[in-house]
Amino acid sequence: MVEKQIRSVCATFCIEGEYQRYEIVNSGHINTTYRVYFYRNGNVKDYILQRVNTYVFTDPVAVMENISSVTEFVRSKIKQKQKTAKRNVLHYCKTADGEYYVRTDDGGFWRCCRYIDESVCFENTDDLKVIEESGIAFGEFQLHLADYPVDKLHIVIPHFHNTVWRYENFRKAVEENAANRLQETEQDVAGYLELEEIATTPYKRQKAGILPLRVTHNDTKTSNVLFDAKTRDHLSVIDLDTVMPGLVAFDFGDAIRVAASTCAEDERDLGKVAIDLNKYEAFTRGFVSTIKNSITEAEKDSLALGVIAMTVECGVRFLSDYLNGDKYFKIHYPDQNLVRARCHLVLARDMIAHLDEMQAIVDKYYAK
Ligand code: GN1
Ligand code: MG
Repeated sequence: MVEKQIRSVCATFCIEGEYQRYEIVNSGHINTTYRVYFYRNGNVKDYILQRVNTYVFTDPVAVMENISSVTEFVRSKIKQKQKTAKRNVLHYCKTADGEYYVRTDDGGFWRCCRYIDESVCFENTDDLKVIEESGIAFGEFQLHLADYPVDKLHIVIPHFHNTVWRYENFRKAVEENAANRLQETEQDVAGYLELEEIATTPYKRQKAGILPLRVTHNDTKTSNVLFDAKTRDHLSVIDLDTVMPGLVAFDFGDAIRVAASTCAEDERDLGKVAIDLNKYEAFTRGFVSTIKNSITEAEKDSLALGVIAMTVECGVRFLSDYLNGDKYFKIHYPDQNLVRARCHLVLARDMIAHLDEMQAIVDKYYAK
């Protein structure tokens, strides 16, 4: 059934050659992703086909407009410096009607891009070179889009990194207690409420006009960068669903949340959860060295706080979703959102304990 649908969607995207097979790609908490293989002229050509989650992205056409416009913009920037951008920016397929998406009768909304040859991605890694490279990748993404007209972007998820709003939603989830899970989470709820002030500081600084809005990626976890399979140099940033106006501190912070953690996002053994300052420094070296000439002093001073904001915000979202009955994030076992939330609370507290050290590392690479 799925295979039949995949083949038909690929045909609408005018993919040439002979269909061979598909695989499910099990990363990402939102969309459903497949890798599809074709034979063409004696070679295997593969594609990433995604069914977009329209519960999360209620206007998926707007998502594709953002993505196609941003990828074209980045492509032209890269081509000013090198012959081909083939492995450095995503290439989305079009239908015969010139659309970047296909709708199916069952309400599906699909898109398709070329798989970048000989690329790999990592959910988590201890390889400091890979971590530094991911910092460079997200830094370059910012630079490429520095003169992209921010107002042209659709706001595909309103209030996405509005930490104040995320807390309002959290309080609503606590009050409603829709899945009747409040009792077991009382301590977690209290723990997150204690961190509200520090976590909302970067957002409030933006509202006060201290921090500027830029074009940001907004979902900068390690698995959203592709690397060369052999050299492990960065190739391209992927998952551009949430490219919207945002803060540099948010792209930095969300990346650190994953890249500099000692464990997976859903580590159950809380004794293992901490920030690894060596990993933190590797990412910071890549990111800050790349963007230092294009950010303000106030932005530089917000980066370490952004780490706390993004870690707490993500935890608050996991806990809200758990209280609401797991409506938003995909889960692979029943209490995964609670495990994720608890892991993020411990991680955020450890980050707060190391805030000054984190900022000093930012300052070091900003000054270099
Ligand atoms: C979701 O889809 P994925 O896995 O790249 C989420 C991010 C969270 C992340 C937590 C649109 O990202 O905001 O930080 O899970 N994306 C959306 O791992 O909500
Ligand atoms: Mg995403």
